[in-house]
Amino acid sequence: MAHGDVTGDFTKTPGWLDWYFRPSKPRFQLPAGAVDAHCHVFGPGAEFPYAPERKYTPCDASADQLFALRDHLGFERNVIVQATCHGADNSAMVDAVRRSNGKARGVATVRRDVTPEQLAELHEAGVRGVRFNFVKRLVDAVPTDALGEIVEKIAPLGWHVVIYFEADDLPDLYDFFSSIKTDVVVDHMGRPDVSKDVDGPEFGLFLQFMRDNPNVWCKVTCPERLTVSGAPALDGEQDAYADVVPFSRRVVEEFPDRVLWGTDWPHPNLKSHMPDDGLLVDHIPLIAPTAELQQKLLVDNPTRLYWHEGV
Ligand code: 0GY
Repeated sequence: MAHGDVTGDFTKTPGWLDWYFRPSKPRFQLPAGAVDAHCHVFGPGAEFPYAPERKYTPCDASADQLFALRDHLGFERNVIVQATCHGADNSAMVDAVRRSNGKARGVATVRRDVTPEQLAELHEAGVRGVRFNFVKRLVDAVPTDALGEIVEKIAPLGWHVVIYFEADDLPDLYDFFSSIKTDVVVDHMGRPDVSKDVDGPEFGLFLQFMRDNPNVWCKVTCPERLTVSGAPALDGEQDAYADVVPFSRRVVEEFPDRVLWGTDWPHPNLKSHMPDDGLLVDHIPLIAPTAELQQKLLVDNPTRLYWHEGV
């Protein structure tokens, strides 16, 4: 595969698992106005080539396929997060957001030299945040002073910063994260090691980070990514991803007004199994057990963050 080849040898990363082709219909009925607040589009590569600097080449996963999943699962809206395989070329994500008829918002990746004009165009398309990724297998490190410059540029637009990191890296990044003056949204609970104690020091630091910083929100997402004990049985029995539940539930119950949920479709880089997205939705009542918590998690919180100025 030639780096930068836009003519299209987009050979998938060896061992790549494609998304679940016929997800089940969830038994859990989502509340009206529910938002899938973390999902991606990939390409299609022939139309929106993957970035030369990418660390993986995914299967194509188009906007139309995402919208079909949205309708099938019972969501009304999506937040489409720029994936690292597209680098800072936001075209595929922006195209999807534009074609959603106001039913999607976007989170972009931008470089420190992004101009106010480029940001204004992204805003007009429906972008409301930028993502800073610290996961070493996904990106080369970007110095925090460059990220600080980006924060200065996006703050006047009322945008927020989405951060993706692993629990081991939180101690080093704590002060930088705490210095961000916009809202901050943490992907996948900061990737805790769920084989450790939910009351132990590692997750304790994450909870402290949320307590110390009332501008920090958390996506209680990706049990399929975080689980150590494994996938649910195909009938979606109640102990699905049981090892992740105490972590997600702890965050939902302590910070009910600062949590979001999403499918993470099309689930990049999963190695052991590909989840049925219908069963993932059925997992929600385990982490948000009351109708009030579900309404906040799925409707009120994402609507406040992404659609506060209307559709
Ligand atoms: C996720 C998780 C992953 C990938 C990305 O942008 C990305 O490439 O976010 C991952 O591999 O853990 O949120 O989709």
